[in-house]
Amino acid sequence: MAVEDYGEESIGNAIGAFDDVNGNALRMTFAPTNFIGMDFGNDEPSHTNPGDLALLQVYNDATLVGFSTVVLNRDDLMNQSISFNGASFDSAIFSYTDSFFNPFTGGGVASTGLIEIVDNISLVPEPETYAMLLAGLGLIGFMARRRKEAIV
Ligand SMILES: [Ca+2]
Ligand SMILES: [Ca+2]
Ligand SMILES: [Ca+2]
Ligand SMILES: [Ca+2]
Repeated sequence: MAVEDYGEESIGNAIGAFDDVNGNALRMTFAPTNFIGMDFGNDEPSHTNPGDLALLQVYNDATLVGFSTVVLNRDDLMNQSISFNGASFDSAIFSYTDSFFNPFTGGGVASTGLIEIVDNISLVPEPETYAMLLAGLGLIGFMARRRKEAIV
């Protein structure tokens, strides 16, 4: 994996999931979340077939709870995005696959895959996480106030 500027295949610096001989993908973990979105590039026409997909799978405690797909436009430019909105999840896997979700896109090259390049990842934590954060902040504020009162 590397963070670099991939020119037209990224928007400035982006994450690349390199070494695709084993059908590598990009795995992300985070606090419980309801929305994830990202842009993707490196959709090489020479390493894909028409109908090949960007696949975003979301997991909660390692259980698959949802996924979304976007058909690659195969122009090697970062000009498409993918997102998932709904169930609570705490990790996600982004990969390029063939139309049957196999991790080897191939194209003119036998048994090869495609390096995932993603950029502008956005996450929206689930409301319960916000509520807990706010409750935590409120408690700290209350304790600080109490301490002041005790000093005076
Ligand atoms: Ca960027
Ligand atoms: Ca791959
Ligand atoms: Ca490329
Ligand atoms: Ca593209």
